[in-house]
Amino acid sequence: MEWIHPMPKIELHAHLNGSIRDTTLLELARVLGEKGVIVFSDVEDVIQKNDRSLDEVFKLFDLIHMITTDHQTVTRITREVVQDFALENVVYLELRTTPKRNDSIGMSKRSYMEAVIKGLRSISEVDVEFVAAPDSEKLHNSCDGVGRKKIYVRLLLSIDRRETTESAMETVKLALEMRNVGVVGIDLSGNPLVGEWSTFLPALQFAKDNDLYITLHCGEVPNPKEIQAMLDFKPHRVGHACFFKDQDWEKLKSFRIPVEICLSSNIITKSISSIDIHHFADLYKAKHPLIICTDDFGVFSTTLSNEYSLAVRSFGLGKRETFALAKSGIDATFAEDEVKQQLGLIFDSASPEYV
Ligand code: 6MZ
Repeated sequence: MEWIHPMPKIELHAHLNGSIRDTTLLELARVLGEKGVIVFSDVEDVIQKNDRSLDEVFKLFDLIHMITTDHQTVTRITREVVQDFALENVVYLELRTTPKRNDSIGMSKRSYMEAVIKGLRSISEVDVEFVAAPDSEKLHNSCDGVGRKKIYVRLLLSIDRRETTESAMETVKLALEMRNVGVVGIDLSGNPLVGEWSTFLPALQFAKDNDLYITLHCGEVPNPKEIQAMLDFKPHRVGHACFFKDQDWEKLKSFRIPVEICLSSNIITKSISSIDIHHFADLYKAKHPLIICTDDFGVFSTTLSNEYSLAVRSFGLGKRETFALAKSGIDATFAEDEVKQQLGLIFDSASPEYV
């Protein structure tokens, strides 16, 4: 399956703080350990553990946020995450992150996002296109003449389910203000056992009314009422969909809402008990739009290539079908039409390798 790594890929469900290199996390944790802020040996075990329940995942995120939430580190992890995706031959990345406020270090949601943008601007190893470039700068392939990689990056601002309506609204307003620097939409995420749909609805409706794209973590735990309410909202995409019942599938399919599929994440957190009963198979058979994604490649020790190989091995996809599946992700992106066209050209130029 050596053909999977060079294949152009689209990543639509990746959380910034879940996609940090272990080496970087350990390095940052060691520094905090030396300062006496944390006990390094305890943290080291938690970071290196591979088997995590959903509950443990959210405890780990609290720890990661303690280690990473300062402007300089946010800039660094953004740079590294984008570089890692580019090395995986991801040609279009929608990166999501929760804007955070921390008064004690002078961080506002806006300054957090500015640190993210600084990270995008600081990448020199690959060409990063995250705002609409003037015509003269547009490249028409994933590489320029001297073989540099190019990656399109768009941003989604996440609302954490612990937030209030007011705080969620602040995030949406920030997203609207930051549209000129590649912000295209809003994600609702965080511990699915926390918070009520009605808390976030006003902010999400406001986002939708102002033409931001919306993706929702939906059905990551059994919550039939919330799943129906989320689907009735008609988000532009949903993530996970692990605990859908027949009526949910019917609605999802009739609305043609694309699903972000995160295989390793679902299996490791035991949201799905075994890969052979994963809903990927049914959705794929039904030709429902779906996109293979990593979720948190750091936390789940995976890569996008690894997720594709898992799908190939588990569901018997061939080379040509896998390439077609990767390419079909273009339609589910929140990118401008012009970027979609460019992505089409990138896939077309790679297609002779995948027939
Ligand atoms: C729900 C998740 C998640 O935003 O700080 N997050 N929310 N389900 C998941 N599946 C395992 N994985 C990550 O990235 C980390 C945050 O993303 C959300 C959580 O809110 C987590 O705190 P950022 O960059």
